[in-house]
Amino acid sequence: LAALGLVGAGLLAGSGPAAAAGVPNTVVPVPVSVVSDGSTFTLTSTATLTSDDAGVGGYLAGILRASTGYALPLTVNAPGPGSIALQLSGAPGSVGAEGYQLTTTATGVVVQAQQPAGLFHGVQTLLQLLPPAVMGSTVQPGPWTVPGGTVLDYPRFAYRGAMLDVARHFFTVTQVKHYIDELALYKVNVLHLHLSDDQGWRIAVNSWPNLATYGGSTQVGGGPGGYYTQADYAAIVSYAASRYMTVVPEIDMPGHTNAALASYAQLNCNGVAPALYTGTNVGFSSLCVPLPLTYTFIDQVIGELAALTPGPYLHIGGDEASSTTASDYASFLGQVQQIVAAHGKTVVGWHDITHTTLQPSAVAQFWGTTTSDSAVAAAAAGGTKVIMSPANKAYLDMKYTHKTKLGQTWAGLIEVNTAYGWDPGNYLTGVTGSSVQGVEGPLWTETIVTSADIDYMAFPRLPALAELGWSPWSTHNVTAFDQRLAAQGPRWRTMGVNYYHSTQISWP
Ligand code: TNX
Repeated sequence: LAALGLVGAGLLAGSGPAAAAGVPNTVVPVPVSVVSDGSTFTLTSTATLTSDDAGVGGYLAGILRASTGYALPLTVNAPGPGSIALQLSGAPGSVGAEGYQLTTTATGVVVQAQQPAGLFHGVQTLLQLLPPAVMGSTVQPGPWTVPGGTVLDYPRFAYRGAMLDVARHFFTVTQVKHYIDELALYKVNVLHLHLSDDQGWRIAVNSWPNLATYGGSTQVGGGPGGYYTQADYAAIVSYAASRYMTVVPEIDMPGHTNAALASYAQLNCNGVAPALYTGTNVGFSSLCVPLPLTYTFIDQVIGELAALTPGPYLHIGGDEASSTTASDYASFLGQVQQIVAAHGKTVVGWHDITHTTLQPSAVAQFWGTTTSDSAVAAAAAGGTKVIMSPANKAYLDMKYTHKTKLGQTWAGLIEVNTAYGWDPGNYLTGVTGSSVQGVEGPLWTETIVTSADIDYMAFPRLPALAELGWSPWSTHNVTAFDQRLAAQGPRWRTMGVNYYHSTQISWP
């Protein structure tokens, strides 16, 4: 099991092959190191929980009580450890802000971390070491065993994201929370919400109310659309935070803006509002770059959104601005970057923005289908960080095979092993090492309508991308990954996740 990277990572001297009896090949993303001691812990009806963090303790207790039916009393900041103890002390320094150490003996489980985020990720590993029935929402049969040993784990990349396009089709707060819960199982820590596009504007802006009430009133195919009130958006942000996930809101501009232009005639260069749009073409709309009101508009929209967003990033889109001249695009990007900075946020944009002069802190999100891009490489050489979302690997809206009913094919077919088969840290020429901020799986929703559709396109590819974002490259091994992914199938069945039964995986 060199695949587990134990020897290569050299984290635990003498740890030996991870094939040691008892270590299950079940955890996705694969941890940095797993060492079995051959013992087994069994959670019983008299078990207790202790936690140094009330939120993470409550999260774990909620899941365990529902499926085991046990009382599992939780004590926060207890003097002595419970059968399962979540501790903000004792973790080795190497685990950093998001990592953890999980130690299981015959008598109990201890998760140690430096920060609550690390406890939360350790809890995800613990859940994957328990039988799949632990994910049930009603009482299931045990026994509730955890294999004994030590897991030491921390992420490769700081940014491990998933994007949901709520503009092409609108998804309710409940649906977004459901996706957040699914993403959290795989240690994803960023939810990027694509809040505006030609077909819909999905966030209420008090200073420009028609954006949501009119611009949000339809979607692809002509359905009713919808939008988030500011309270709705705040509820998503705080729910994401409870899962240690940062929300990155995107207002796409200067292109992909028909819904805004339809809502306010005065934003158009010719003063005439276009009709709402319910098709799926791209590249036909542009904010009016020479118009001073354009920047008042952006300042007010960004100002309200920044005030509602605790995370550091604000995504300004910038993709496919084919109705904007190159010089207008450059001038626009210069001004918008200043507006975002004035509201205290860091710009993220699709990698098209690397054709302009970027502020040092700006982050580019690569969505190309090639492994070299001279503008992105030049930006990286100048210090720009890059989020890797190559469309032919990471796009969750691409079909798996020609038979897949949902999705598109423009970037190719993406089976699960294709989604897994690339190294984000060494993929794009000139974009390696510290230039890589992380990985994101975007889900565009021209063809995606329901939560079952989201599940089908994200599972099992999202866990593959999550592993690329979390696990050390030394652990990369498609055979071992496919086995660990197979072990997720019974969990998804228990949870009602409508996953794609890829024939590349031997599902149990
Ligand atoms: C390209 S990727 C787009 C989106 C579409 C997507 C469909 C990118 C930055 N822009 O507007 O929804 O393709 O796959």
